[in-house]
Amino acid sequence: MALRNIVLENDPLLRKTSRPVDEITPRIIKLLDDMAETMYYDNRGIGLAAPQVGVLRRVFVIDVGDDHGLLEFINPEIIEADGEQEYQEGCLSVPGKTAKVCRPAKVKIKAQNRNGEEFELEADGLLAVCICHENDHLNGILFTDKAVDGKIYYAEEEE
Ligand code: GNR
Ligand code: NI
Repeated sequence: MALRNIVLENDPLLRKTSRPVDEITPRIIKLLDDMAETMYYDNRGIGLAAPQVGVLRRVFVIDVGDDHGLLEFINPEIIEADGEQEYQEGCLSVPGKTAKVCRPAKVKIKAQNRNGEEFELEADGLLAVCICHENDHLNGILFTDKAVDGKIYYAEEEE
């Protein structure tokens, strides 16, 4: 396992659309392992999408600290979305900024795990927020694009 560098806001990579994973190779497995390590290392992030480490593939990892533990998503698709919730979001690629974003209250997501098996997961609360935030990364969208009233909050300068 290894830490990967996190790509920051101004990098055009974050604005690209990621491509599906067609074969789960050892390279993809290492990517998943490295992403989890990087997510846990970096200020207890609760999610990380592959484009954030410079890899334009449809992969993300999430651990919101609930009973699910570490969740890995390959070629995810949000297949149902219901209701609305507002949450103050942040992003490891956008340090020092937060914004309120309106997301679905509940989502159903379909994806593959690292063994290539398809699974479905229903989520609400923070897990639903995080799934939508990570899924946006795969489409070149940042949470700041969706800030309620376009309002960005500046946190304390980091480091
Ligand atoms: O660590 C993260 N925290 C977070 C808080 C509120 C809403 C979304 C997130 S995701 C973010 C990690 C990240 O940037 N994932 O892409
Ligand atoms: Ni993010």
